[in-house]
Amino acid sequence: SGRTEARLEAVRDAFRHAWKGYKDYAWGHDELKPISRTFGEWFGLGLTIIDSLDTMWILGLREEFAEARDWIEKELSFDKNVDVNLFETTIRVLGGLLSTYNLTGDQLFLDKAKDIGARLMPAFKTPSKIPFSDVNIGKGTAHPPRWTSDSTLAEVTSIQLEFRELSRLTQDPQYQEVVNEVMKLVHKLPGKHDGLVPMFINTNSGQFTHKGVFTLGARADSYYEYLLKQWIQGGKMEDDLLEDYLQAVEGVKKHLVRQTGSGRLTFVGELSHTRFNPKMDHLVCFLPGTLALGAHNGLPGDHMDLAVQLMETCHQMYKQMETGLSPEIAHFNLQASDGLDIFVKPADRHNLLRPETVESLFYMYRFTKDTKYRDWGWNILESFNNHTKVPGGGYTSINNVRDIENPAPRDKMESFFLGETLKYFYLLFSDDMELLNLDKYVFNTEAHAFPIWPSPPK
Ligand code: DMJ
Repeated sequence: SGRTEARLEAVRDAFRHAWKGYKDYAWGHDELKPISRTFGEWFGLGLTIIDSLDTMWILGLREEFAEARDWIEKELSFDKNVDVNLFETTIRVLGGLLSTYNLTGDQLFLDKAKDIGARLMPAFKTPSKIPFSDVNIGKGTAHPPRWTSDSTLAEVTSIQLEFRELSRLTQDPQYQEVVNEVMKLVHKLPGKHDGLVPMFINTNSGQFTHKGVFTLGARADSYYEYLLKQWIQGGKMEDDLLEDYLQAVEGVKKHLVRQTGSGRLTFVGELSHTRFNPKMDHLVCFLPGTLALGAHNGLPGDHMDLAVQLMETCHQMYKQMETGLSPEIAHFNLQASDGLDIFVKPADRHNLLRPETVESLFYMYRFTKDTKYRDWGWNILESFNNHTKVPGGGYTSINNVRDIENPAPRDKMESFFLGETLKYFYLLFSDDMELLNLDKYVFNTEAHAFPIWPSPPK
């Protein structure tokens, strides 16, 4: 219909605007700083280009894609004396290259994926086989952060889809072996709470640390996502993954799900040494989508019921803010007395252009065809355009979602805005259900799509 095409074109316009800023002021660098019209460097790997490749392919932006491919072919080198974060590089760089290879069949992307995959392998040489957080991809050395020998739980358990796919494509089992070992270790580890996991794991002992704190937000989030998605990727045959996922969802329902006193909004709080904290990161908004994906794959119907309720809450986290954009963290009111469901602490008022709610809206639309999810997404895109679009090119994260007059730009456009947020908008608005059909593809946590493996003959 005309409206669908207009919405898809609005997403392409947003992408072109973001890309223009990046091209003009940050080309070849990791991220655009759109206000100061310069760039930010993290690993020095042209992160925005690599993260955006498959988005451009899907949006049909062939000219932009060709420029990016050209840069990858001529300029991108991983032979650099630089420390990179294993998780971020895996989900954005390895994930982006593998996904683009799968979509285009262009060998360049697989060659680059093999190169970076091999360079990340030293991270796994630890006493426990739980990988270090950082790797020097030029020197082939790895280490934990300066202040600890712990790794973040989500980081070591959200690299599996990528390494497993690299093994499948290269027929070289070493990648799959190291990441499967991590899952095996975590599967048997004591210290879980009805399937919920602590946020840290020690690279020497292989044991959980900082026990007793449980969240579906930062540092644990994608552990849960990747349990389900690995199970789907592998053709639903790895029972330990399914068992851990089902147990975790029960743990979430039992310990973390509550409703606000006034509007009965369902949210996922945190547990800190048995004390319940009614606080939810925007990051948790990946969960409605993941729960819906599980239900679509035959898991219990009450997972879908919870998905519907949480989706409403994530929508309200945008709708109730003056700018129409969610804060990074929301607090929920368990009391009915003052009629307020959501409040935001001053330090939590920022918005980093994150994708999780749009991601979940995409899954919810695909599985229910309820057009309200598209309308909610459209409102979010309009709010991004109204409050984060920078004249001249680029979008910026902002400091205050509660102030329309001065949302206080932060001067940073994260690569995931192009890699994930804009891609999920497009997929949400598109009528083409064969475009990354969810029975054929599984998305990594950076919105890069991998094929579900063909089942072996019976
Ligand atoms: C992305 O890098 C990924 O989605 C990750 O899982 C969480 N953080 C950002 C987006 O919010």
